[in-house]
Amino acid sequence: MNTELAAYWMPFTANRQFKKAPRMLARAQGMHFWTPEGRQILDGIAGLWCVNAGHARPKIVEAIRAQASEMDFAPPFQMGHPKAFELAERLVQIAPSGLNRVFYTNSGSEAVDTALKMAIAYHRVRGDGARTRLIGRERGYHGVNFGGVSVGGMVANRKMFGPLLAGVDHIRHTHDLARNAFSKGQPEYGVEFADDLERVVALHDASTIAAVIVEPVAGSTGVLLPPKGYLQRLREICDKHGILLIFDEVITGFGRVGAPFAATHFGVTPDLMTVAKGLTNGAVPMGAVFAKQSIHDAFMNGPEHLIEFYHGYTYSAHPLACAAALGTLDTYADDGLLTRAAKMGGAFESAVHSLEGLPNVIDVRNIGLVGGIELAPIGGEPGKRAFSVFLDCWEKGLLVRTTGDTIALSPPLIIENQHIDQMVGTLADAIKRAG
Ligand code: PXG
Ligand code: PLP
Repeated sequence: MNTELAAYWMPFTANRQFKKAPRMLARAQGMHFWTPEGRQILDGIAGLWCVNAGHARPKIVEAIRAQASEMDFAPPFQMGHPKAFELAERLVQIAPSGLNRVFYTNSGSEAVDTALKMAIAYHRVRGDGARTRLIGRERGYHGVNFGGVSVGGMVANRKMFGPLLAGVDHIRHTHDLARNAFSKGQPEYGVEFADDLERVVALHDASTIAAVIVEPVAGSTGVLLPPKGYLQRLREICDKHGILLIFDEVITGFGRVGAPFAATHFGVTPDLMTVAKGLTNGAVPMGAVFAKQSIHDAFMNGPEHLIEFYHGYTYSAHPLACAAALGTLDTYADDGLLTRAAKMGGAFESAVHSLEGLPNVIDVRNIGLVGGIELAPIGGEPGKRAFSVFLDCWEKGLLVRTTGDTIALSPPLIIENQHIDQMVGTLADAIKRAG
């Protein structure tokens, strides 16, 4: 390869390590990538938790191609185009009931910052303007913009960036290895971790709190499932105190846990819900915030010629993104993908839990088509053991993700049993070699 690598400053990447031994991807189809040299790589993480229908699906490719020649761009402020409205109507049909208003962004990070601003502004337009505090959770990941990092709880993503947003607090995380290691599906213990919200309410007073944001299943931090009853209890505490509940479904949305959304799966409806990734199957950047109608309607006051919500992006409702999303929803419907993770979840669960007992495996967690395998860190070198497993898998033709010493699996939802066997077999060998 003679491509010069210096100019590109890569995101969330060990740049110097990468540029010494680049891992390049050149082509993708279905469950696989290919390298420029033609080596086939099984995609164990749906790109980056986003290519839920597998790569290069014809209806999505064709929708983008057709839209690019029909209309490349349309201004989203004070103007509209039909696909933006059609998409919102289609999205509302699959969303948890009650979440029937859709605001478009271009990423999960933008969706999160949009939802946080909506929450604060909502209380203000209702005349409850003292409710400005935002509550996140330790170990949470809500993207990389200032709002999302402020409510986020991943230390490495926060510590370099100063004081962040004022008026933010965090409830404790739900990881409890001592009681819950090797749980299949939702862990048994830890519903009481939701009560930590009462501690934060007692400290600040509910009348100052706008919203609580959590991932229903935390992905980026290493696949942490909500203990049984936890999300229900969070919902109850929010209702009791008039606090909005925001679910960040950037990873869990669009079939990942076996239902269209985690809210659907767990039977807990938030007031606002952020999505991205699987919304367009990763093909064109797009995110969105779903809002309850009552939140939307609270803004619809004042003179009708005035803008109600001073927020939006140049590329909100981008025509290529809307076209890709419509092609994606068609593909999900054609293949039954929004519930397929429930069908494949049993085989996937058995496979990932077969890794229990391998050297240094201290926990295995799973739901739908998400798996987390936590390894004991090497003393003084956190993250190194999992990273060596990642490199080994890459050499053997499998793409996985690591965060800290947890290996995450989130394959395309079109996965078949032979792919599960290959994925877990390759991973098992790599874990043994790293042992
Ligand atoms: N919220 C959640 C819950 C996410 O998982 C974002 C917001 C931000 O989305 P954008 O589109 O701005 O990246 C995410 C993104 C990983 C990994 O390693 C996870 C994400 C992004 C990059 C890497 O697990 N999630
Ligand atoms: N910076 C400048 C100077 C701009 O003019 C704009 C948008 O007009 C932005 C940032 C925001 O860009 P975007 O709407 O793509 O998020």
